[in-house]
Amino acid sequence: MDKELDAYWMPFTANRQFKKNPRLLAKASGMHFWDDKGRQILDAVSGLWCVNAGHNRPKIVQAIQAQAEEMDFAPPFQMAHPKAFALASQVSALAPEGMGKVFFTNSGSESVETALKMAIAYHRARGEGSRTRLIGRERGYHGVNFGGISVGGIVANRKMFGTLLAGVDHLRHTHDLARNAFSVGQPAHGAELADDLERLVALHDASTIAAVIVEPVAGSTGVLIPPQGYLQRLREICDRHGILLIFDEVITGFGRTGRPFAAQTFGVTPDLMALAKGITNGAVPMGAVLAKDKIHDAFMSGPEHLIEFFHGYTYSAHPLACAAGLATIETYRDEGLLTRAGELQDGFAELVHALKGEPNVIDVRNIGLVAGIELTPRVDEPGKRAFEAFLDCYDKGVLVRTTGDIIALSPSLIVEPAQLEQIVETVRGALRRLK
Ligand code: PXG
Ligand code: PLP
Repeated sequence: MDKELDAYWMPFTANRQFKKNPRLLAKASGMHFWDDKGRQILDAVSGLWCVNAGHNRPKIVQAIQAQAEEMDFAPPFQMAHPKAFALASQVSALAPEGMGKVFFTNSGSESVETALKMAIAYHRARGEGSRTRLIGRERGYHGVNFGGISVGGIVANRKMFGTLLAGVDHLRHTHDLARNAFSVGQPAHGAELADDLERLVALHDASTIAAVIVEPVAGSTGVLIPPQGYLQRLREICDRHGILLIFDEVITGFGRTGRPFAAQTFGVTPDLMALAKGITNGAVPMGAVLAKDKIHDAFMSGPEHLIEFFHGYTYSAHPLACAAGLATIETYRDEGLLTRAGELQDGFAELVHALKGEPNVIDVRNIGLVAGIELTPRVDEPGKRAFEAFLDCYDKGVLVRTTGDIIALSPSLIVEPAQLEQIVETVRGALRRLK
């Protein structure tokens, strides 16, 4: 192994395999990366579901450069800087009506922890301190910190790490190939799975439950699209029992499904929303929690000189991230990107669904500019077939993402139809070459 590669313990990576044959990226612009040998690679996953406006956008680059020169850092506790307020206003202006408050973090994982803590503290502030239980969902991904893996439902992310948070339960996931395989857009079957929440209310009693957290579209676990009516039903059950609904929109936020947020695409407004990734177009780490005004206002009851919410990060509202965020939202607005997925979705659906019938393809699913292609796993080698498809596509100059035996496509919102075709044809080639 190259000694240079030795010290870096890589995240979510097969380290030994990678270091024998590293894939190093050196440059990016628009829809493309270039590797360390100068080879061009079409990015079909927005980096890691984050560069929604494409790579190295000039306005964003310049905003970061200018901010670094003007003020590198400003302490966020009992102090602030103007761009933090400006960005919070801009983010809440994109959000559903009534979600007027923004708390900044540095990642999706931190946004999830923040939202969970807000939910529990909100109930306590209102005198319902018994509401501490958190409900997640099987196959959910909510980052990698302890709260997030506790409410999350990806076995590999949980099983090594002990007892996790106490007082957590899970809804069943909504993935049902028997009834919904090859659905275009939202699948028809499964709204009744939301009734799992009624079952958990019957088991634990609503007076012990603080919040339910779900991804409107589960990304990391393999692009699971909510059945028609499912999110509406979850909202109704939460309302009936005074339970907060948290949407984890770390992936779906900022245009992925055709509207600024999936909440708007699906017409369901949560109480809290976890954001990250697209908020700065991936250029500087940042996350945020969007809260309904009523949640924030419940904290504002004690003496005015006291801190209302004992929570925050050294780098909350970091000046470089705020500058990047403002320039990102300006870029989205100038180019109409937050609705572009809706315009491209039918053409994209037609392309990806034409993969039905290729070797080992057992499902294709899509919404906005995200698609999942599920393959039959090889006996005794789960995930290997899709990973080999990833390697094959990379070799042919297209970066896709795989999770288990599912290939996920989520190109930047600036993608051109011809590039969508190139992406899907490269996947088709890989599927045909694979064993
Ligand atoms: N929630 C959701 C819904 C996510 O998709 C996070 C939280 C955590 O965000 P941070 O910024 O802490 O990573 C995510 C992140 C994949 C993949 O393989 C997806 C994510 C992260 C890593 C891999 O699809 N999403
Ligand atoms: N650990 C120690 C010893 C610290 O002093 C701090 C912050 O001051 C943290 C962890 C948390 O770091 P951050 O605010 O960047 O999340």
